[in-house]
Amino acid sequence: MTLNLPLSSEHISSMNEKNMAGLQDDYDSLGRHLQRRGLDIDEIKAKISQFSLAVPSWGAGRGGTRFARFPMPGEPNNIHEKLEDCAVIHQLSSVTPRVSPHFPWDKVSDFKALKEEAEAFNLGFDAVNSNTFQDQKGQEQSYSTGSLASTLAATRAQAIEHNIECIEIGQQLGSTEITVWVGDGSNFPGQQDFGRAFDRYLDAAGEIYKKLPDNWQMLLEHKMFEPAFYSTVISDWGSSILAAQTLGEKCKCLVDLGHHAPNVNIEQIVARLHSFGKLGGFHFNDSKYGDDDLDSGSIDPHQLFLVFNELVEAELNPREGFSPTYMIDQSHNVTDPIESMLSSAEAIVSSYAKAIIVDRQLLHAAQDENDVMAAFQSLRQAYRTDVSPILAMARSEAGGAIDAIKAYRMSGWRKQKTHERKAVGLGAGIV
Ligand SMILES: [Mn+2]
Repeated sequence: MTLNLPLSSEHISSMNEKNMAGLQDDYDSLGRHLQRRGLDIDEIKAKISQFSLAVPSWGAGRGGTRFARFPMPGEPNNIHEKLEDCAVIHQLSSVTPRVSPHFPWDKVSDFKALKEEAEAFNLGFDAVNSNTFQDQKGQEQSYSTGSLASTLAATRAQAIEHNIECIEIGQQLGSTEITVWVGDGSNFPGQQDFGRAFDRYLDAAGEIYKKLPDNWQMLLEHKMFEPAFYSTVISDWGSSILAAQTLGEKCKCLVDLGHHAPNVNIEQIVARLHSFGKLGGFHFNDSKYGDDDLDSGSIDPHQLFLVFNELVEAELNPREGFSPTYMIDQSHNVTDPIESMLSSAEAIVSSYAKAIIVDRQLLHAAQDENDVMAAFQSLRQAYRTDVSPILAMARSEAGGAIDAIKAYRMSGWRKQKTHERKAVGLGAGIV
């Protein structure tokens, strides 16, 4: 397979040359600092070089709220153009080698060709996402009564069939996971019987589970509210783990950071799900009020660090099959999506690096001795360390850009696409 990367590698390397002397100085200085703490900077760099995360195909376009979206010149119109932009993100960040597609949004007639198209961009496919939260043109049954939990048998059957089709598409794309999020729920007290709705969901989800290939996982994504505003069938991690345990060992829970009530201790949820071998994956984003889908680490970077702190603990004490899938899931309403995902990837890997350098011996000893301040300080020491030189060095060694956003801006990519791509247009919601 010949690679056909979107940006010129000479552009990236010539920009890196200008930044290398300063970076080397910062890297050496941080190396000496970490050495005094008994840490080898090259080992940390090697560890984060193994880390990767997926980007969502839908994140490549401007998102929106239920009020409107503000289109941007040069946005991608279809999965082919989205792959192109995702390739730009991976080329610069070197940590996003996979794309998570969404159906029917990304439907094409030839998935084998799509897989080859992605491979030429040095990309693979991550979890496939089904969509039974909105109606499509020509669809027989409406999801206005719900999908997998609908009271109507024909609607449930249609939703099951769509999920099975997504698995079949995923097999062609080389994916091994399906993420199922349903918008099923109610807007009025009395509208729905909570127990019977959950039973219907379990029955229908069980039909999808039966069709999972051996090496596949089914990830259940919970969400507290929206589009239903009174109750949601899979509203929280409790409902999610009950469903995952009922469905079987290939079914796990996916934590989207934005899908919880404000101030919920998400890092503890991560630890709980891991304790029972049900932590399947993440959707990274940030929020201030609700499911805002803001950029990862833009509002509460400390929470992101604490989530990774639990993940590093989990890595050290793995339960059977611990291999969570990491993905960005954001709505870029006012920024260039490529810049947002570059910035978010940096925030996510940075949180991971900070969690790696926590002195765990000290932390665990302090926990056992109930030395509260020493335990807190062991986290704080890691959190306040600026790990960005490690990330930049890892990126440049992998062929990415030391200053990814600057290299992107200097490449003129979006301007060029403004001339080449047709305008996406107005509308509401994520496209
Ligand atoms: Mn999500």
